[in-house]
Amino acid sequence: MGGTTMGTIRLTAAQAMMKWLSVQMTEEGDRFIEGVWAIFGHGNVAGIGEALHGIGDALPTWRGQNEQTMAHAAIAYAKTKRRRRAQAVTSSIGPGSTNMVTAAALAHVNRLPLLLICGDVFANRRPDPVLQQIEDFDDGTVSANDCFRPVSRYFDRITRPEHLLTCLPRAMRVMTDPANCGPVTLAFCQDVQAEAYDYPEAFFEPKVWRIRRPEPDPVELEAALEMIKAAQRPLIVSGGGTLYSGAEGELAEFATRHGIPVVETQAGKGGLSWEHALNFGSPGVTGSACANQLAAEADLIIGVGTRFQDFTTGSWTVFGAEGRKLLSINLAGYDAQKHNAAPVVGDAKVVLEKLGAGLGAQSFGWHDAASRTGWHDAVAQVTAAPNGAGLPTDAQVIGAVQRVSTRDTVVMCAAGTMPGALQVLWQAAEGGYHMEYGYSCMGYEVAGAMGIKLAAPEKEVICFVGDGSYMMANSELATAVMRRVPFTIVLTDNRGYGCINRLQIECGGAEFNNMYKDSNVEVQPEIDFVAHAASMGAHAEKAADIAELEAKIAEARSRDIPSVIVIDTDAVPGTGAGGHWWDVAVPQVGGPERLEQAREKYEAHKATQFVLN
Ligand SMILES: Cc1ncc(C[n+]2csc(CCOP(=O)(O)OP(=O)(O)O)c2C)c(N)n1
Ligand SMILES: [Mg+2]
Repeated sequence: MGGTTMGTIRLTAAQAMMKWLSVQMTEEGDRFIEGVWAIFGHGNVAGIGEALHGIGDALPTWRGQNEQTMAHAAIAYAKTKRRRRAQAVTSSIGPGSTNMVTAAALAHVNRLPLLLICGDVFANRRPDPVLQQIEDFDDGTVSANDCFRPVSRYFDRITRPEHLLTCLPRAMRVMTDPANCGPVTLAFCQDVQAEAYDYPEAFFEPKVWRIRRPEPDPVELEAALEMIKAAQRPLIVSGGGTLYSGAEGELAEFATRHGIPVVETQAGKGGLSWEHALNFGSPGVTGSACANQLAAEADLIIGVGTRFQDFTTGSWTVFGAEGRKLLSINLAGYDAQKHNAAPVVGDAKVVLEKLGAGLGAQSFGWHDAASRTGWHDAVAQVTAAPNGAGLPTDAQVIGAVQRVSTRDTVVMCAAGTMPGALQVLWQAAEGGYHMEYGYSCMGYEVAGAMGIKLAAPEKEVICFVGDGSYMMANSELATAVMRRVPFTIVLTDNRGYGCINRLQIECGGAEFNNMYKDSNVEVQPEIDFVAHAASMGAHAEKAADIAELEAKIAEARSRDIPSVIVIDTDAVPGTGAGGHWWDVAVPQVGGPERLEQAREKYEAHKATQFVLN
């Protein structure tokens, strides 16, 4: 046999993985995987742990407190970086891994890149059953990590060292593919991590991963143009895809030139500044009155980078005009064809440019500018500082934050009262809004705020969190203190799950098991959130009222550690503005009059739901 002998390098599989990850680059010249969050156990300490130690700053390692919340931080980082960079998380086998299943699902729903490197059982099976091994009686290939399959965009189990040669490039492809982007789970067998192999030297050449911008199919584009030309009252529904495409400028230009009003989803909010004359707020369940009015009247809905989640569509009841058509511009064919939409599969920025060129000077201008002013007036009213006694509302808390925020402020949240309230009330500067509302996962907020600040140190990050969500996960606050990552937490304490309590009432249910007052406890809790946060090293204090809250947010700006400001709020009022029906099934039989009334109302709404477009 002749030919050249390829150079090889002898490494453990774990060393090879880290060495390879350290040279996968973005077009901007950064490492795509910035670093690795790690909690070690027997499943990753010896192999992966030693490899991470060895590679040092070329792929830094950070220690957090909980695998799920470390992954939340990584996800918030990737979202803030608009999917152009990501972080990895490594866990031991068993509980360390399954702690991350929720985070994987969160990244999957939100289409965000995340690399999970889970320890796995021995490929050679000699010590079986190893500590924490799930034993499947009927399938010898199953481990706890198989839980990740439905919530990963790419899943692989590394049972031989040379598997890295194929699985690592596939992992990077998924994380950098705009249409298929999502979490990757690499289940790395414990013995294989430590096994040596002669890897080709060429495997470790630095590689740049360009994120492509797919052009639309000309036939789909032409059909879309015809639909828009024939419309009289088109409405743009802008989603997260607008931001990931970097199409904010094209959206503003397209809307302005053709006089088409824009409404934004939770993921799309902040793509167009709230001050833009064509920004009518958000459609749907937690939408503005003016947006829902437009949605009801529009004869053509143009989705741009949206999944058409039920909050956006009012469970498919908001787009109500007779003969109304649906057009969907999306990178993912899966999303573009939803609800019988006419699809344009392609990058938002490219498609908007091409549609704009095709439309020439055609302008619609059918919107009622006064309805937008009316919405702003309604927002001003409910968010104004209170002048009487009594606990402040969530809307008044939002008003306080709004009054002290600047163009550099990013507000964030995930679950509870605040996501809906913020969607309708928050006046977002461009890029100033980070909402995890694909999975709306309680416990995302504190770690997520840290991830945002790590990705955008120049921004002021303000995290809204309810007492319930704070109780679910807060311990990365200690990590943020140690790493000197400052952000401001506004903790609204209404003594329970306020939003679900309101939903329960709305569904005709008895108030039950949401607020502490309605729960099966011997004594009502007096949780000292200030002492709790302070015990982890954060600056923590209570704001007695809205004026104090404003002052304390401004003071937090000078600190290099997180600040937690606790404020007691009234659990009863909702947002006080906007809104639309949401399909939450009400019991069909059950007795009490409240249930019968709610079911009647439910059925009346249900009758307005479009079965298909
Ligand atoms: C992990 C998880 N569990 C349950 C839910 C359902 N859920 C959504 S909001 C909420 C209550 C949130 O309470 P809190 O954070 O105190 O906010 P509030 O509504 O009281 O303002 C619950 C239980 C969820 N979104 N995520
Ligand atoms: Mg609460």
